[in-house]
Amino acid sequence: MQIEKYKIEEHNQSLMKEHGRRLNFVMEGLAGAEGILSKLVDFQVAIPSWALGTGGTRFGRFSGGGEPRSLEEKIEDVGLLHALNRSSGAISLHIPWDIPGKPAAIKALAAQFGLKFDAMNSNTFQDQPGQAHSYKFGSLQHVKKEVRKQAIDHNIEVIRYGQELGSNSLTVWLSDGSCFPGQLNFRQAFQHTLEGLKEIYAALPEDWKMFVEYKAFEPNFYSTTVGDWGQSLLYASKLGPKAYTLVDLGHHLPNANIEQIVALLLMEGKLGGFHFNDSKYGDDDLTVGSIKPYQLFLIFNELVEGMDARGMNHTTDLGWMIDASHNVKDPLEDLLQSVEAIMLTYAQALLVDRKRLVAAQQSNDTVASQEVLQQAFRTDVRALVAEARLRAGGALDPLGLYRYEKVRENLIKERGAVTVATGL
Ligand code: PSV
Ligand code: MN
Repeated sequence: MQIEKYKIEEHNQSLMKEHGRRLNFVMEGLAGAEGILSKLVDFQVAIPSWALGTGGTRFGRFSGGGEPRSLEEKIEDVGLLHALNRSSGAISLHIPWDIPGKPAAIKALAAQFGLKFDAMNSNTFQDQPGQAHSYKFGSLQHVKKEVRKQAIDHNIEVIRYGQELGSNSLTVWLSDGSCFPGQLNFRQAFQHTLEGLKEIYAALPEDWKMFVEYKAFEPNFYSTTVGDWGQSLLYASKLGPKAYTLVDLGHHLPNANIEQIVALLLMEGKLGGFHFNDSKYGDDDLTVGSIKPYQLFLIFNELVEGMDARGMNHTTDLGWMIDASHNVKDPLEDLLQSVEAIMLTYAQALLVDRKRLVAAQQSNDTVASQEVLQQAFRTDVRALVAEARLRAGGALDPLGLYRYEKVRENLIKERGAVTVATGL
């Protein structure tokens, strides 16, 4: 299903008066408003192909109906999101969940919706039917060479698919680790993993990046072989300039200071990619900004400050992606909410009065530093983000229009009520 341009225009027309009033309010006295708006127009967040269907837990999965049945339908769904918010201009694929049978046709279809292919994701955390060796005891860390080789070959195959689609990065997330003390020799597991990553790195095309994603626990519950940002940075540093750390917000131990991690990785030029989600307990994969919006703001504050310090382009120099999965919401509605939360928080981070913050820091004025940050965080920037969307050709109220057009009902009519998308 697609939403025609004229429907978006009609929708915008009906909200224009109210939007104008709210926009004037936020623009009044706002220094550099045009600069902020153009940054918001440019900013794009990739949608993970596995978030388009209803996720499950190990206890069950409750499909909402109308889920995409193929890669083509996943691309259509992301195209729909992008038409509504103009900030979801890329899709991130997971192999083998999304093997592009005819890459040229898939690429052309994505281009029709104005979509690019973001980072490619490999999968050595599940066994596939007919696979020669099992990943039950890990993949790149495995004690057996043939298992490690199979995992290396898979990652290289993922790079090849990505090349055909015009992607330029590979995200490696390994579930490798151990469940019980004594199960693994930590140094050997690290060395094996490093050797494997080196072989994959050697297969990267010239202009590609490799993102090494870390995660504290799950599915292994005693040790994880890429368990935190220190380990990821160690691999990335040993691998070379094309290797970076990827931060997934849900992959830390409780109360970790993620904003500090981000600041230091940026300082070292080793932050490569980002997976947005939110969580209360572990890797909950909840809607971005739904639980800890102030933490998200503090992270964005460091991202903007750290990228500016290195003269980086906010839109293109890091891989921005959502990584979430939902059990109870319509996945498309959820993704609209997540992208909106990211845009709002990015806008707030752009509002931070850097000069005042530096002055407060340099004079140890803790109260003033907090005031500067909270002044930005407490600013209602919804009209600003809506204006950026309007200028880019999107809808003033994407979620409202999605519901008004009965998108999910139409998708169920088109695809059926019991479709199940590939993914988790
Ligand atoms: C693992 O929890 C992860 O965050 C990795 O990015 C995977 O690719 C993704 O979720 C889906 O399993
Ligand atoms: Mn992730």
